[in-house]
Amino acid sequence: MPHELSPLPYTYAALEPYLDERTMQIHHGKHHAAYVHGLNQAIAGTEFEDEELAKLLGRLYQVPEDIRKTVRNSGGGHANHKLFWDTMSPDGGGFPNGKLAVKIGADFGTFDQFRELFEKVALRHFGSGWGWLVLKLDGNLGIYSTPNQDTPYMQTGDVPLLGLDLWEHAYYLQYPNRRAEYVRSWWNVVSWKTVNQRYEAAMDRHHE
Ligand code: MN3
Repeated sequence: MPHELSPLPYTYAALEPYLDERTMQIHHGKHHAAYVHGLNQAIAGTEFEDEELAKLLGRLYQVPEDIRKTVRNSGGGHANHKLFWDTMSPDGGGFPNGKLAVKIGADFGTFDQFRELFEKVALRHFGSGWGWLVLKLDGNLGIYSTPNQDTPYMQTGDVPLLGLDLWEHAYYLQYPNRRAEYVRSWWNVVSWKTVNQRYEAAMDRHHE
């Protein structure tokens, strides 16, 4: 099978008390696994089997209609969750570092102002979806949300730096009916080291 469910880079309990073990088990072992399975089934035997996922999601309009919806939902789900797990760490929290810290200051003012805007977008998003910090093609940072499993890879040139799962399956066991509390707790596990590395890698590609 071309796409695989990688194990988490930490244990299911590693992000407690901010994200509980049971939620992480179901989220990774059932939800994410189902996206990988759905994607593999849809593209089996097609020319898309060996294509890099971000590239495939960037040209959905070229995917035949009978599998396009599955590639969009399951492929987007696989890409989003992979990024989500890698964005978090038991050593997370604190503040952005390096060039990203400077850029957040330039584009949003203070880190608190950035966080406030990100939370506003995450809390205003209706229904299932994702909150994003992206690097845009013009070199500016952007904050927005996407519905369902839609992903910044579908927006030409956008590179996702930070993604927050806003589906109820991501938080409802631990934070029933309390998305705001989930969003605010989440900052404690964000690996700014990883987010900064993504930013610097994207800037390097940008300048090539
Ligand atoms: Mn999810």
